[in-house]
Amino acid sequence: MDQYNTDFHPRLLIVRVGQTVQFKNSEDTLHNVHVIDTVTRETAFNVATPVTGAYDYVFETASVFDVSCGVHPSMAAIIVATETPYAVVAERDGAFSTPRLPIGDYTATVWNLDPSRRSSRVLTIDDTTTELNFDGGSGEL
Ligand SMILES: [Cu+2]
Repeated sequence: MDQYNTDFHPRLLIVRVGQTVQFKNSEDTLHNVHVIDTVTRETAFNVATPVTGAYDYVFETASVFDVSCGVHPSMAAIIVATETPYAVVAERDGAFSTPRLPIGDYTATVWNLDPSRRSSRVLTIDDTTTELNFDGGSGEL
């Protein structure tokens, strides 16, 4: 996750549990990165990212994390750490595509900044499934 133009890039990042994320600063301005677990409200880390500086962090638990910069209150991002290899970020119109899911039963979770647009349901993937539809989005396998 990069910092430039006084913003985080990207503003929404999905990571696998156990994956290392590098936080860096690519502009001539001091920033920091403060990451808070939204479930426990505990700070995961809070580090300065000096000009051309970087910090590596491994997300060890599945959760949703708020990311902020204490120097610039307008900077904000979200990190979703998940166990699944099938998590994707949808387009603004709700369209998405995932890698081909093996046949089986799954719990599909839709996460949105707006809690009223979050949902979860069980679905069955068989060898004829080519499309998934949710409230607010649909996608191809
Ligand atoms: Cu900043």
